[in-house]
Amino acid sequence: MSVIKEVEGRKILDSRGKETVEVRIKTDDGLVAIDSVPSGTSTGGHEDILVEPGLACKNINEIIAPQIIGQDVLLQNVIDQKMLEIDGTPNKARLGANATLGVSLATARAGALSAKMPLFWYLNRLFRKVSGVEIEPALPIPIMVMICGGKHGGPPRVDEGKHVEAGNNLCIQEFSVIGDLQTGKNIWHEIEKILKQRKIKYNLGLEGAFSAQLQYDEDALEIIDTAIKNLGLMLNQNIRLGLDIAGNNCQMTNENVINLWRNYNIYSLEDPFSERDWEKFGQLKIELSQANRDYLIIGDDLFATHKTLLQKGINDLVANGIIIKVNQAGTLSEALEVVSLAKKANYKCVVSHRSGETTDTFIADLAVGVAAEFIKSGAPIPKERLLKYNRLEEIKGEL
Ligand code: 2PG
Ligand code: MG
Repeated sequence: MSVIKEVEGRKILDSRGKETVEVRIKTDDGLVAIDSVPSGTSTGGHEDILVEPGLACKNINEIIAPQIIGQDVLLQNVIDQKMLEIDGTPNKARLGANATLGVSLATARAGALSAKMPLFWYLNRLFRKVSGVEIEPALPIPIMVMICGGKHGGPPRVDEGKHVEAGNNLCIQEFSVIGDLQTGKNIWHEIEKILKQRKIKYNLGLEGAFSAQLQYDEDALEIIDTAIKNLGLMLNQNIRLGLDIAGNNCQMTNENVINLWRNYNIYSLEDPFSERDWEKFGQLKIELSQANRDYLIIGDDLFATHKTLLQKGINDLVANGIIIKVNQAGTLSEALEVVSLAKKANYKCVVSHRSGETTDTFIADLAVGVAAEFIKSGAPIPKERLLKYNRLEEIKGEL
């Protein structure tokens, strides 16, 4: 048994140069587990509250730590539950979901060390307990963003005195390729070649995708299409296209979405509408299910990795996929419960990074442990994104 001896929260910088929280847990038998917390740029209204990172660290060090020191690290659920009790609000407004998540993830890492198991196996064991289902770990398929718009790429912005992104007029936030890592890398490089040949100015957006000076969403899709063709590839079961419309910030009609889906042979549609437009989601699902082709309607901001919202979505027949973001849930135990509910309703799960990331690779192990169908970790280029894809390659060898 390994008992928690020290818990320390401290501030580090994320991929956007913003402060976030890192947590270090030490046990009585000398184990050290470290984890850190991501955060979003296009955040939804239902996400749990993140408090200012300095305050989150103070909450970890002064409020959470004294309550969980002495606990067995294997008791993930007890520790997560304890934090919910101390917080006492419906959305972690007191402690901050960044405080609770950091502690929760570091606890799981310490648990895996204590159980002498690779993290994905340990998470699989926790997931079996939560879901009551004997599910085997499995590798997810990467959803890799190639071109970005919306809040991730969009009009030139100045943040704290620095110009941070190239501008473009695209409404859709993420234009992605779904397939294996090498194919994703090849397509990314081919897109860069096309942008250079056509003398289109570009920069890299928050997740390593091209933020290019394009006028219309269709222009981005045409470039991805050309890149795929130039490489002698074609869209099929192994290479598919996905969009994160991020509908809170990009208004589209049902007809717009269906036209894109049909004309560009798209598979997945994340947040096609705003998180308030439940009826439009339901209508889209009816229309896509009448066309004789695979589709995936994914709720991200719509569900915010919350059980109650997902249950509403299941009842109202609004989607068939869900984004799982641990920081929307605020603790690992709550995220596992959401995955469990999703699987029971035959929803496909996409374990996802945030636009503000660290070099932490927890989500790769999580995706494998819960046998998520997909993982979304940005373009296969920036270090903080690539590390997660590479961790999957490493796990492939271990499986
Ligand atoms: C999303 C995410 C990740 P953000 O909308 O799915 O790509 O973006 O982290 O900015 O919310
Ligand atoms: Mg999204």
